[in-house]
Amino acid sequence: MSDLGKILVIIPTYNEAENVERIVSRVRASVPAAHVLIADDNSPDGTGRLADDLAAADAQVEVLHRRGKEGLGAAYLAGFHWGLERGYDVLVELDADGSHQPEQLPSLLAALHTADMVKGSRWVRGGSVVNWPQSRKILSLGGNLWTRLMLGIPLKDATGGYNVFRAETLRNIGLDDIASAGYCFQVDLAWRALKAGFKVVEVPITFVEREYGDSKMSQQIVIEALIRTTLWGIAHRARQLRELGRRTGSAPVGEVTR
Ligand SMILES: Nc1nc2c(ncn2[C@@H]2O[C@H](COP(=O)(O)OP(=O)(O)O)[C@@H](O)[C@H]2O)c(=O)[nH]1
Ligand SMILES: [Mg+2]
Repeated sequence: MSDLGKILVIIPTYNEAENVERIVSRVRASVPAAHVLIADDNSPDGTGRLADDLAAADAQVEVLHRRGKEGLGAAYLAGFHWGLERGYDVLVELDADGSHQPEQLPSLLAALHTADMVKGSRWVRGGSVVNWPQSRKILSLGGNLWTRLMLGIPLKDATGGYNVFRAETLRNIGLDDIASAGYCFQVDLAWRALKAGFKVVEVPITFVEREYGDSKMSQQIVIEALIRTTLWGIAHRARQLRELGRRTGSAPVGEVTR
């Protein structure tokens, strides 16, 4: 147990046979007190069986076998519920492909002492991306700029997926009605945490593009993110206008017209 309580690192996997063993051992070495949950969507390449072997050899590793590919968001939600039911105090999102370096987890956890949610950020000072083509950088920066403009939030890397939560934060942001599946799942979580009044901070990370296996990023994921952030932005601006109207409308008429 750490000074933050019981920590669960959730690793979603879909066809990560080349990565799963390496990432689990890096997490175990970096934060020995943490437990690991691999959330596998019945990967055709046998990742689930490899994960079972890891769990059999280490009491701090467990596997959540899911029926089939339902997207990273659904896998994380299942992992959150699994961890909350078992009394974990801190829940971590970490990709299997090595992009989120477990060696940087201690710095994210340290920041949680004075925050409710910590985001590993590529786009704050000190953050960086290794091995990304220019096109992918532009997509990420553009997506984050759009998100900032639509939602009016101060986060530089709202779409980032290396996140750490206090259990209390996850319990109070309404996990049950999250429908986002792809990148915007991460925006959804941060947006809900900010709206609920939780403190969300960004910590610089070095994001390393995967060396093995294939990315599951698709055009559909980008389009989903664009549509959802735009709809949230419109709803947010409409709410702001209504509040403004209510405030002006509630002033005594005589005072306003005089
Ligand atoms: N369980 C599960 N994991 C997924 C799914 N899609 C992606 N992942 C995992 O989510 C993480 C990030 O996915 P990745 O393909 O690397 O996306 P990218 O980093 O945006 O290119 C990896 O660990 C994937 O194996 C899915 O449908 N189900
Ligand atoms: Mg990746």
